[in-house]
Amino acid sequence: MKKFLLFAAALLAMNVSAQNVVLTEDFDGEEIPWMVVDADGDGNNWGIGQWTSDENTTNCAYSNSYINNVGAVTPDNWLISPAFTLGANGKLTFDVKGQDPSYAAEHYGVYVTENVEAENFSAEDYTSLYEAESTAAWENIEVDMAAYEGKTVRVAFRHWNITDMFIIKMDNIKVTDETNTAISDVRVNEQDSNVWYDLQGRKYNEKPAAAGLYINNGKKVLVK
Ligand SMILES: [Ca+2]
Ligand SMILES: [Ca+2]
Repeated sequence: MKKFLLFAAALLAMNVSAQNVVLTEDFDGEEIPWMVVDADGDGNNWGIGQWTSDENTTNCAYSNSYINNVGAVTPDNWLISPAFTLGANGKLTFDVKGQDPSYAAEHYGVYVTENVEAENFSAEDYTSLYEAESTAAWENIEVDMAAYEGKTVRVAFRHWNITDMFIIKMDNIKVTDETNTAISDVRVNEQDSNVWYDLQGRKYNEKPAAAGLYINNGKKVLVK
């Protein structure tokens, strides 16, 4: 038998933030899956490599500033993501490391462009978001992209302004954003474990079948 409990109109105002993965790349395939540009034109560019001596034994993307049996090179190599559209609070994270502990300080930068036409690469279209030197240990770097909310962009990793180190390695590139779901002014006049409300305040007399956020018994419940 249904039991209805009346209680004072409850004003529920909740802000629920859900993180979405917009883009992810682990470079674990055999070929580089992103656009690469050899802007210095020396024929050497980003590739896929695996170093079994490394604590990270999966494949990663790499670029040289010194090549065994060739010598020092002066890279200006670009590793460019597919285009993606960012929501609120966009964030880019990636892992980076210099291969040789004695020659680990590779210079690199992270760039963004709103000119997403792949065939029209021009360095002038790219805006710098971050610039640093790699170290001998894997570092996880976070770059704020909140300023690009609502924009369709590509991000690029540039290895340049360095020579005669050895190899820079990049892995686990991830872009996330957030969806803000405001639940406001949902007035619940009866409390019953069988009564559910969605975020628009619509009432259901049983647990909704569709996935989403609901209010049940005065609590927010995620139905999967
Ligand atoms: Ca990997
Ligand atoms: Ca090159």
